[in-house]
Amino acid sequence: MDSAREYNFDGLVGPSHNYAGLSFGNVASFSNVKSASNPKQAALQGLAKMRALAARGFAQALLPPHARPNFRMLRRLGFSGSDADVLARASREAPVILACAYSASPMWTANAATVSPSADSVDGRAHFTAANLNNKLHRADEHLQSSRTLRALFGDARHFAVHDALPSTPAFGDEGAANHTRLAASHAGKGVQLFVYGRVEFDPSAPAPTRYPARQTLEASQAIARLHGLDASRTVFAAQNPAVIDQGVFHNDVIAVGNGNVLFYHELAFDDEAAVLNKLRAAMDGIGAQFAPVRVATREVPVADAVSSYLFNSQLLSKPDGAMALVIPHECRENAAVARYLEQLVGGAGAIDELIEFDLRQSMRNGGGPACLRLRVALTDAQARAMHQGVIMTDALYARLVAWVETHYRDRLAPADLADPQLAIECALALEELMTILDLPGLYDLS
Ligand code: SUG
Repeated sequence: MDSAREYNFDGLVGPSHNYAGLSFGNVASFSNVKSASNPKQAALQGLAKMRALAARGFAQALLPPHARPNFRMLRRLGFSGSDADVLARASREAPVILACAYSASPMWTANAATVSPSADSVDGRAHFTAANLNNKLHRADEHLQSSRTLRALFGDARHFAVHDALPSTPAFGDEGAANHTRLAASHAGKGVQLFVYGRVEFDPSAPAPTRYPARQTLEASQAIARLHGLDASRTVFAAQNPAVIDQGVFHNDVIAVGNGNVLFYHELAFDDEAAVLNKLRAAMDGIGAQFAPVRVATREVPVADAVSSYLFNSQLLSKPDGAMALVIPHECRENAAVARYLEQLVGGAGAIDELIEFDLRQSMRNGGGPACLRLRVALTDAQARAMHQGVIMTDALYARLVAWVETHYRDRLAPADLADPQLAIECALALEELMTILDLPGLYDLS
């Protein structure tokens, strides 16, 4: 068997990162609405995480930001004339729509796609399905660029298959890898894929939240499992607990994360915890792997603390020595219950024996933690050679990107600044140069 590694593709934060309160159901996005952001700092915080993890020997790459403002969307919604006319009228008549067109939300690449490595697929290729993100206007066009980007990086059809997003209709609401986890004995061997959904379109009696939207449907998860050619005996579909969605758990990766044979999760994550564990254990038995759930009880960490600290939105990374590191945001240290829990977690006898901490406050204020910022792609050695190399994080790329950010990004963006036609010009210039830096000349559709 070819050996394989997990690459984390972090989203490079775009120059229009701002706080517009666009994500109903995402507590942080709603609480920080209309405050000023710092795009430069956001991008540098993300790059610092990428560089530090690469320096530790983890396989690290990036996904580029999308072109903003989204003129295609603005024009489809009836704003016409020159680019400056479009912006002026949108800012006057529909500032929320303008904010949607400017959102830097593609930075949360866990939502870019669902990925199944070749070890799990019937045709022996790695499969990607861009997520339609149809629950929110500001994210609903992302799949167009995401699939274009993925095809630019993973264009070799002998190794990779990139599928278009599912139909953009509520029945197929899909948020990508944020609701998907792969468990396995190793990245190279067969794995078990866990799909977590919040709602069932064609069964109105199934559990569903009442306050906040469920963004992922069972129907969408099933379609992806079919597209990716997954084996039913190693695929588990689990209903999310609707009560936690209503407390701000808008994606499953806000309350659970898996890696290797470990599922790190809150006891209230699933609608039927015992059934989910039984199915996972049976599927793991089937591949000869020992399932190791790490359960966090409410009395240790209440759901509200998990949501505000993003404890479960951590990255769980396998280290060469076989143990695992948990990549956490600073906010986990600032929450007393979470900090206490983490001390005893890494001091215990389990697989997780190290914490790696980052300041990701700019992203966190929009509800995006370490795990939201990355898309996991397990690649065999041959696949890693076959993918586009220009996005792999190195010291040289890091230095070039820091200089690029320093040149092109503002250090303050208030809601009113989105009306400034100069901002659109700055964003376009930045991305033009980025295509050269990443050696991806046709990355953006500039027609
Ligand atoms: O979709 N926030 C994103 C955060 C995504 C986090 N991703 C994962 N959990 N994997 C969202 O809610 C806020 C944008 C704003 O309000 O300006 C936003 O889109």
